[in-house]
Amino acid sequence: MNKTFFAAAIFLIAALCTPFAAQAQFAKGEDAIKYRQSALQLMGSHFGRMQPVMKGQIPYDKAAIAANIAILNEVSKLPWAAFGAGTEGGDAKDDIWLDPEGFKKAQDKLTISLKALTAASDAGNFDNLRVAYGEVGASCKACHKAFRKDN
Ligand code: ASC
Repeated sequence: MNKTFFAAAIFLIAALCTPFAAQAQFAKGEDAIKYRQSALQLMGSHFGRMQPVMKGQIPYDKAAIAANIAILNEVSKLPWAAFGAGTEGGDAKDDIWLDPEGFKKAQDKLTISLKALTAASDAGNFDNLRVAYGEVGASCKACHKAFRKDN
């Protein structure tokens, strides 16, 4: 093969391997939407499954609650990078991109409330745990009200 063809082939391979800068690690907007929805769904699952304990319907198992909260702490870091420019859609309101500061504040509220939930869980104080759980739920709700469609 001649040199020009070889150079063109190398260029093409390099171009195909380069992530699209605007969407960071996501090749397509719909991939970002799927990713953030998956992370948020996991958060909902691990938050929701603690509810019977908080309602006093099943006994408080300190280790089981701590394990759920550890997962929440990790998974809750994930959705936000998938709300980049060009990923509008899904159930997301345009306000996410129109009011990035407000959206960041809503994320911070979750982080802060999760810290308090983690502290209460580590201390093993059920009363404090219930209050902190309610605060995390309130942060979920407030963010959905402001930034998710049909809420
Ligand atoms: C969940 C879940 C939410 C929040 C919210 C709390 O388990 O899926 O969106 O809790 O309902 O108020």
